[in-house]
Amino acid sequence: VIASAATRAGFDALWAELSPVGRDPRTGGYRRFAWTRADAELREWFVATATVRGMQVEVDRNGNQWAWWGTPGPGAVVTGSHLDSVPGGGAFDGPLGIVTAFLAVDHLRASGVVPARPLAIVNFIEEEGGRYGIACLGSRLMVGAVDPATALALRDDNGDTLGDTIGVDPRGLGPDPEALARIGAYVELHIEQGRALDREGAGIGVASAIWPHGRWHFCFGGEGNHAGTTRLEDRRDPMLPFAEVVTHVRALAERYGILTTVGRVRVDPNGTNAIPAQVDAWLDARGAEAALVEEAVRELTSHAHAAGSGRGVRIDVQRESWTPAVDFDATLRSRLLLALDAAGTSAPVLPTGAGHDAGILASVVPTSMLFVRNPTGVSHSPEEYADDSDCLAGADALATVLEDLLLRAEAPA
Ligand code: HGY
Ligand code: MN
Ligand code: MN
Repeated sequence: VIASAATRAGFDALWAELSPVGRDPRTGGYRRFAWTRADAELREWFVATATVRGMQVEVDRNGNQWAWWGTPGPGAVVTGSHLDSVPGGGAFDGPLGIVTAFLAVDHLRASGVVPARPLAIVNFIEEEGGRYGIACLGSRLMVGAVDPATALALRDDNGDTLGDTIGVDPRGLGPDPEALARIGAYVELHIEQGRALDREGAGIGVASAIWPHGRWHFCFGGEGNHAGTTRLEDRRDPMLPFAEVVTHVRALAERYGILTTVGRVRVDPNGTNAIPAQVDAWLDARGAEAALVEEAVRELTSHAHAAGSGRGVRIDVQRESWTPAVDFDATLRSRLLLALDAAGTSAPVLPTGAGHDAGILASVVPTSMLFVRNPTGVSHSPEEYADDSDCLAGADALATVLEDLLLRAEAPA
């Protein structure tokens, strides 16, 4: 990569500032949940990073932060990502898109680019749904894909609602047509969460599509009782139908050719010598075809009911979120590919099974994504990693496509 010395120094500086925030020194993983102390630090970092650049910062009605180069207004070229993480997350998923956005702006300004339209860097709140359960909450609220009353009632694992903990006026939450009307195009850079680029020997890729995906809450209600005195035939143990659901969904995933994960479980009261009163589990299911995902979940739900009724366990299944398949804007993608090609970067076009705010915005504005090579493919883990040289190449690629979009007088896509 021929990233400038300034970009390299800027990357090192910004990365070093973010590194300690929300990091578990024991595992090296990050816990950066929305509207927590770690998030407040990250949001302050965002403001400070924008302010030293003379960029005006705004917080929209849903708590997303915007840093503006130029006067906020319609036709803006918008880039960015998120600063929150999954529990035990990596350093790159989210922050890389925001750090490279600031570096791209630095580079364009240093090169004397005079934009024909405003540019904004956005930090979307609660992208992972790590705290309140619904991924891309900030962008979903903005486009009206989540009802504000429903969002405000979401609870974290301590039982606190979003309404109680949110850092903006809860009465303002909801669709934000004014914020959306200013976006001419949105381009999000993200670490790849697989190994497709590595296999192709490419540092940078462009997204074609996002798989349809959703989250379901399975509640298994039994009867808490003593582990030493309750006869097996008298038990209503929710752990058993839960365990059947976990193994059955894996079989369904293989049969339907989809991906399913049960990665979050809550056992109440969670005592070694107590039969649980209740088990709550969350299913994440994704696939290339929505119909197959939906069919598998239907089948799993009937299986859960059958497994529960045989054991005196109540079953309740609720879909918490659903994101249909996203095909990113073809015109915008072609522009990105042309601009990258002119800069000597050949970028493979690839779909992904990971969700992004760009996927939510894609229903209302022209949207595209750049991916940065992930040599191991690992993500949502402390092991998530990208080489510095690929991150710098990402910043360069982002600058290239933003410049192309900023210099055009007509609408970006
Ligand atoms: O869960 C996801 O797909 C994303 O990384 N937010
Ligand atoms: Mn993620
Ligand atoms: Mn992400």
